[in-house]
Amino acid sequence: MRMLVTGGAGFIGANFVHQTVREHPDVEVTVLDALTYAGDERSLAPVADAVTFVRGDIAEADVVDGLVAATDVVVHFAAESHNDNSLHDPWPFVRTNVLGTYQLLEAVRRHGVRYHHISTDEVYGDLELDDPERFTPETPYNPSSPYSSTKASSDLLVRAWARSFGVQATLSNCSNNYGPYQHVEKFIPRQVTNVLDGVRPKLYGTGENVRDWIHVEDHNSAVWTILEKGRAGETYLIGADGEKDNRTVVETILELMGQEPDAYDLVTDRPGHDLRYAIDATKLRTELGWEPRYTTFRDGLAATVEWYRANEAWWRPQKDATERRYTELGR
Ligand code: NAD
Ligand code: TDX
Repeated sequence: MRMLVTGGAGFIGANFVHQTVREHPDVEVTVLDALTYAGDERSLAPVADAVTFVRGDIAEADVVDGLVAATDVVVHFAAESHNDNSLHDPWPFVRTNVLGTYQLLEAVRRHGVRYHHISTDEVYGDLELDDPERFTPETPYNPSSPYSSTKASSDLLVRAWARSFGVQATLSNCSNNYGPYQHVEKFIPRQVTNVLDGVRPKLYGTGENVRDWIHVEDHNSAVWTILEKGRAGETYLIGADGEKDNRTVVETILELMGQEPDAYDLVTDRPGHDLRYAIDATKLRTELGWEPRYTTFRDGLAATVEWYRANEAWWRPQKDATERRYTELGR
C-alpha cells in the first residue's frame, strides 16, 4: 500500500510515520510537509531511509494533485495547530486548515483515493468543570478560537465530500497529545524546557483548565485502527480518559524534575480560553476494539521529560524564538 502523510514533519505526523515504518513495513510512505516553523525534517531522521520526503504546500493544487494521483491512501495531519498563534494571526489557519483540506479533498475525489482526516476535540467547544457529560460524536460543533473554527470548517468539508461525492473518508477527533517531538510552544514541552533552562513554568489564568491527555503513540494506534477497521463517512473520537487540570500537570512536571511543586508563575490568561475538554471514546473502543497502552499519565510524562532532557539539540533552535513570541503576547 502507498500512503501519503501530510504534516509528517510535525509532532503527531512524525510519530505516526515512525510507528508506521516500525509496525507496517509493507507500507510505502511519502510525507508532504511545507516545513513551516512547526515542521522539522530532523524528526524523521531515524526513518529517513524508509520514507520519501516532499517539501510542499497542501494549499497548492498542483503539488497535491500529483502526489494524490500516485497514492492509495491519504492521512491528513498537516495544519496550523497552535491556538495562541491563531489569536494573533488567523490567516495561515484559514489558508492551511480550510483551503489545504479543500485541495486534498478535491484531489482524493478526482483520483478515488481513501482519505483519513485528523481533527481535534476542540471543534466541540468546552465543558464546565463539573459537567458529567463528555464529548461524543453527536455533540454539536461549537468552536471557540480561530484554530478550532478552522478545524471545524475542515471537518464539515470532509463530511460533505463523503456524503455528496462518495469520497471514502473517515474522521477522528482526538484530545490533547503529549510525547516526543512536540514543539516547545505547546504546554508540556514549554514547561519542561523552561525548567531545564532554570525558568519557572507559566500557567495561564488560574491553572484550573482541564485537558484530556493522551500519549501520541495511542493517538496514532487509534488512527491505524480506524484505517484498518473504520467505516467510510464515520467519525471516531479518540481519547484515553486522561483528564487533568493544568496546575496538576505543572506540579507533576516540577516534582519529576526535582523542583518544589509550587515553583511556577500564573500569567495572563489566553483570550476565550476553553475551560475543559473530555472525550468519550466508547465508539472506538467497542466498535473497533481499540485500547490505549499508555494508561498511567505520570509514567508517560516521566518518559517525555527524559526525552526532552536527552534531546536538547532537537528543541534548542526553536526555544528562544518561541519565548520571544510569548513575551510579545504577555504570556
Ligand atoms: P504540528 O504543528 O506539530 O505539525 C504540523 C505540521 O504541518 C508541521 O510539520 C508543518 O510544517 C505542517 N504544515 C503546516 N502547514 C502546512 C501546509 N500548508 N502544507 C504542508 N504542511 C504544512 O501539529 P500537531 O500537533 O502534530 O498536529 C497534527 C494534527 O493533529 C493537526 O491536524 C491538529 O489539528 C491535530 N490534533 C492535534 C492535537 C494535539 O494535541 N497536538 C490533538 C488533536 C488533534
Ligand atoms: O504556557 C502555557 N501555559 C498554559 O497554562 C501554555 C502554552 C498553555 N497553557 C494552557 C492552555 C491550555 O489550557 O495549557 C493547556 C494546553 O495548551 P496547549 O498546549 O496550547 O494546547 P490546547 O490549546 O489545549 O490545544 C492542543 O490540544 C488540541 C493542541 O495545541 C491542538 O492542536 C489540539 O487540537
